[in-house]
Amino acid sequence: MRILAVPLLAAALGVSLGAGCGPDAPGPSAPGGAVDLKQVMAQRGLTDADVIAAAKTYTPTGKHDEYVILASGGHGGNLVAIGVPSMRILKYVAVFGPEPWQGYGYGGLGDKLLYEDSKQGGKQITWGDVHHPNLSETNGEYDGEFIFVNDKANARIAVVDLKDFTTKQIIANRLVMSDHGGAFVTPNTEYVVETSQYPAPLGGAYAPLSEYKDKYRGAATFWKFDRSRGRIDEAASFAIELPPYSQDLADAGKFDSDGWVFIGSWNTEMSAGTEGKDKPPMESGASQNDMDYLHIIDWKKAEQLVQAGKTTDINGMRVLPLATAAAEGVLTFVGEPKSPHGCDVTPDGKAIVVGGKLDTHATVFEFAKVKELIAKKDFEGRDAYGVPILNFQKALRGQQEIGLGPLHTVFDEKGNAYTSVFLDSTVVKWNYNQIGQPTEALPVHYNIGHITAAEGDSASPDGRYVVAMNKMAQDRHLGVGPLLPQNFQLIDITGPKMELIYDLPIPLGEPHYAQMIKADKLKTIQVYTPAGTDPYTDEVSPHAVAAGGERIERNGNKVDVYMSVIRSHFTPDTIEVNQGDLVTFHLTNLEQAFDQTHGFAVDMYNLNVSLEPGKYERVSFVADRPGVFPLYCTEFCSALHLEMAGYLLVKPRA
Ligand code: RUQ
Ligand code: CUA
Repeated sequence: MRILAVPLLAAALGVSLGAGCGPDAPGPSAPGGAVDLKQVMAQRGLTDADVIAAAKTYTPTGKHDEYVILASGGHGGNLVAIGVPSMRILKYVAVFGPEPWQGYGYGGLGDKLLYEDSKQGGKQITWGDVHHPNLSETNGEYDGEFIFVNDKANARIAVVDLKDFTTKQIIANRLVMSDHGGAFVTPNTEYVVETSQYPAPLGGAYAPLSEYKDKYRGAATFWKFDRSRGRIDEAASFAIELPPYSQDLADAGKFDSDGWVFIGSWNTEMSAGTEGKDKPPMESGASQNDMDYLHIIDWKKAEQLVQAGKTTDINGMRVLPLATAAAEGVLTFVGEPKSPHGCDVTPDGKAIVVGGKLDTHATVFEFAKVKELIAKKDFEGRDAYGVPILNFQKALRGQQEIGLGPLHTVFDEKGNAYTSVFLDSTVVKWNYNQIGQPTEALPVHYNIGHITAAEGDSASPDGRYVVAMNKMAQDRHLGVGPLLPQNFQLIDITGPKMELIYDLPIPLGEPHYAQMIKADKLKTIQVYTPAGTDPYTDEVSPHAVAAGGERIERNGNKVDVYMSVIRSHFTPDTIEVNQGDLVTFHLTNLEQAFDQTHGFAVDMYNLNVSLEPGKYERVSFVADRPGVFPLYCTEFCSALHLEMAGYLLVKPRA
C-alpha cells in the first residue's frame, strides 16, 4: 500500500487542509466549509491507506454507484441489491418468503406465486435457500433484463424481472428433492439450468437407502426461457437423468464451448451417510475417492433427442434417460480432483476451471481437448452407469497451485482469475493463460465462500472490483448477539496489487453467490404505465378503475370493491359488508409521479399490499370476523398520509 504524505494525499483527494494545518496546529475549518482532513484522520485514527480506501468507495449524496451486485440472501430466501463501490444496500427483493414492505404474501397478487405455484407435493413452503442468482445473458453478456434464482431446499426456480425488481414466476421442480447448481444460464438464456444436489428417487417416489444405486438419481433440468413473455415455459423444458453423484455447481460454455454445460459432482462414492448402520457419515463417506466426475453435457444434442421423443415422462417432465444420455454422447465425464466445488468457464469459453475443496490446485480443462476426445470417442473407460470417461491428463490445460481449499473463480479482462480459497481465507489472483506463474494472495476475513467480479461471469469482464463473500464476520463488526452477519469485502483490482477497501456486513442468511452488473444496463421503470397495470401481466387489468369509475358491486355474498388510490385518499373509503362475505378489493394507484407509492392495509385481517405508482393490485378474503376495521395507507406519501384511511365494517350475522 502506498503511503502518501498528508498534504499530497489531500491534494490528490481535492480536500483543503486549511491554513493552520500541521502536526501540533490542527487548523480551523478552511473557508467554504472544507474540514481539516488531518484533524479528522487523527480524531478517528485513520491512516493514509484508510483515507484512500474511503475516497475510492465514498459516494457523495445524490451520486450513484457504477455497479450493482445482486446477491443471494441465502436461507433468507431473497435477493439483495448492493451498489458498488459504495457497498450501500439498495433493496431486498422478496422471492421465496413473504415480505410485508413489498406487500408480498399478504393477500395480493403475488400470493399465487408464493402460496400456490411454489407448492411442492401439495405442501406450502414459505422459505427458500437461495444459492446462485444468475443474470440473463445475450451473447454471453449480462443484459440486465432478468435474474434467475434457485431454492436449494425445495428445488424451485424463480424468475425476477429487473424492470421492477419483482419476482414474477416460481416453478417447482417436480423431479428432484433439492437443487444446488442453479440457476445457471446458457449464453442467450435459451435455458436456465438447475441441477439436483442430494440424490433421491426421481419424481418424489419412495425407495429405501439400500436401493440407492438403483433407484436414487440426480438430474439436470433445462428450463426453457421464453424471453418474449419473460417466463419459463415448463412445457418446452426437459431434464437429463444423472447418476446419484451429488451434482454441484454448473456453468454454461460460450463461444467455442457454446452448446455445452459443465457440472461438478462430489459423491461418486454414492455415500448416503450412515444409513442408520455402521457406514461412515457422508462427510467421510463422500470423500474417499481422489477424483469425482466433471459432467460434460452436450445440451444441443440433448435438445435434438428430446425433440425426437427419446424421453420418458416423470411427473409431467420430459426426462432423457441416463442410458440414452450416455449412449448418445450427451453425457461424458472427466475426473476432477478432491471434493470438487466451483466450476467456472473462462470468459473466452476455452477453458473450465474447477476448484477442489480438499485440493491445493485450481484445475483447468482445455475445452478443445475435451471436444476432440469426445469426437474421437477416446475414452478411458465407463462408469457403472455406462457413462464414458475421458482421461484426466489428456483433457487438462494445467493445474495452478493456489492454496488450501479453492472454491470459486471469477475473471477480469486481462486473463486473470480470482479464486476464493476457503481454508486459507484468501483471494488468489492467477492467470489462466499462464498456469504455473507466481500468484498473489490477499487475506480476507473470514473463510471466503463465493466471490464476484464486475461483469465477472460474462464474456467480457470489466476488471475493477472483486467482492469476497465471506461466510463469517467475527471481529469485523459490532456485536449483535451470537448470530452474526456475513461479511462482504470489496477489493480494488485496478492496481498492481489487490487492495481491500471496504467491509459490508450482510444481515441475512449467507449470500452464496452474486453477480455484479454495470448499473447502466439496468433499465428499471419508475412507474407502471398506464395506471392500472397488473405487474404480473404487464397489461392494464380489466379490473382497474379510472377516476370516476370507482364502485362497489354486490352479488349475493360476493362483494367487489373497485377502489382508486391517490394522494391522499381511497375512493370509496367506507366499505360495509356482511360477515362471511367474499370481499375483493381491486386497487388502482392512479399516481403517475415518480416515487408516489401508497400502501393498503386492513387491520386485523393480515392484509397488506404495496401500491407503486400506476400499479393494480387485488386483495381477496372472506370477511369472517365481524367488527370495525380501519384500513389505511402504510407508505408515508404526503403531509396528510395519516388521513389516508377508511373503514371496513363487517356486520355480524344476525
Ligand atoms: S456453493 S454451499 Cu454456491 Cu460454494 Cu452453495
Ligand atoms: Cu398514501 Cu400514505
